[in-house]
Amino acid sequence: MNLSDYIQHHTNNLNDTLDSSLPKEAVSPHTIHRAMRYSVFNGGKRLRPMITIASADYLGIPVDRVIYSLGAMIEMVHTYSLVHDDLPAMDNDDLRRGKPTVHRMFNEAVAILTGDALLTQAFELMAAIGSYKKNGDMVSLLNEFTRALGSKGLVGGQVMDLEKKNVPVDEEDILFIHRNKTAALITFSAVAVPVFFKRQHFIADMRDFGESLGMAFQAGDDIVDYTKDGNEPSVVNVLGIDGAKDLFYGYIDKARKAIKHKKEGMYLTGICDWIKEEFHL
Ligand code: GRG
Repeated sequence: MNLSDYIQHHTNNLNDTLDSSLPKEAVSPHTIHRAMRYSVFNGGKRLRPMITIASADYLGIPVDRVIYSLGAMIEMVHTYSLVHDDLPAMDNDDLRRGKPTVHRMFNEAVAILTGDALLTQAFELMAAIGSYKKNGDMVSLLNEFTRALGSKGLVGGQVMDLEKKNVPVDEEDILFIHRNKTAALITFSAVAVPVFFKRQHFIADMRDFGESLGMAFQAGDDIVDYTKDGNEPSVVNVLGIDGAKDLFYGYIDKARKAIKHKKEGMYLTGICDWIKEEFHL
């Protein structure tokens, strides 16, 4: 199967899992369930679940409801982070993927609660995963997940990002923001399967893959979003456009090199190429 058919096929199945894991709009209170579904089914690329699915293929683990549920759990957290990031107290954005953000479509309180509910729903799904596969390493999975999401991961990266607006930044600050705000969840997406399925000898390479791809992804995003008078902390401000591009390509290369078994890892390396094409640098 070529990469675009692979992504299409698994996106359809992943969307079915998301659909069956989220409360229906008919469930009361309707507004929060409408808002949760609005934010999740709003045209995201599903990059992080695709990494998780391709990592299962890499390890020779069948892509079944456990894997789709891991992917859905990650996508719920990713969506929560975007809904909160768009809020007036953070980036104050009116549009996400070309459509009104959740606080614009509903209101600010609903948007805060939508993020909270998606984050919580992810843990409900994690509990379901434990019941589908009873001999998985749930404790290690939980440890990796909470570490990626909390103040030493996603939240910490977001805090640093907010603190570094309109102030001079150095390379260390920027890499800290990228590693936590963006790469932490992408890294979790890459290690979730080997951790839960106890394939210890794959964990280090998959961590290297996820972290490198995550760092490349945020460098690419900074380059695409760069505006000279912008107040956002950006890698372009500290390295210049050429330096930022070198960083991007260097990390993509590092991610590819972490995949030692090229045949089984063809979809993981394919995802690296997909990211390269996405940014058109
Ligand atoms: C609010 C706790 C909290 C964290 C927010 C993830 C994040 C931290 C903020 C989102 C804004 C941002 C620029 C994040 C960097 C990562 C990024 C470029 C996210 C967009 O990811 P895509 O392109 O999104 O995978 P789609 O739309 O495809 O789902």
